[in-house]
Amino acid sequence: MLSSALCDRLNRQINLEMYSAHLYMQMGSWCAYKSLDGCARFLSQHADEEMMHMRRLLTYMNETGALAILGSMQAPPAEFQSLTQVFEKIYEHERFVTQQINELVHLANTEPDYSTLQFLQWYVAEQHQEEFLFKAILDKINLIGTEGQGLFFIDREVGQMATRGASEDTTMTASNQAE
Ligand code: OFO
Repeated sequence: MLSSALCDRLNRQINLEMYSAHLYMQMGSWCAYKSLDGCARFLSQHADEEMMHMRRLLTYMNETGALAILGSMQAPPAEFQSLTQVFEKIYEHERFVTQQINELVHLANTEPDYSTLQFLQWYVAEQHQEEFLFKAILDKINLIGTEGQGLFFIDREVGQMATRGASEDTTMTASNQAE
């Protein structure tokens, strides 16, 4: 059974993951509006992954007999100065998410709640991958540059990172959901 402090933090994380999904969906829409179709596809797919992160937390809470609560959602920004700014904001956001996960892990460890601590290890590893991914995209943008045909090549590169058929099976439990 989860403590009320852990319930609160897990619910906050559920809402943060949903915000991440909204943010990336909105950014993907901005990219599509700017004819950056590869980035739009990549961000739309990433928004789906964030929803999977949210569902995984929700399932875990339900499995422990707790009630997951979806709060109201702040609207994400819709205007961006450039594609570089979009990915800078994503990298900054992911670093914030990592900080939140770290605080959640710290709470589970100090209570202690070893089941939740183990459950959260997936998010620790995931945040490492997320930061690595978006730092790599930013490095590519800086390497290629956005002048001339640069934007075209960046869009193509990022579009190729989008994989097909990544939709998650929502019927699986929190502990065995596909990564
Ligand atoms: Fe982007 O990892 Fe969840 O939020």
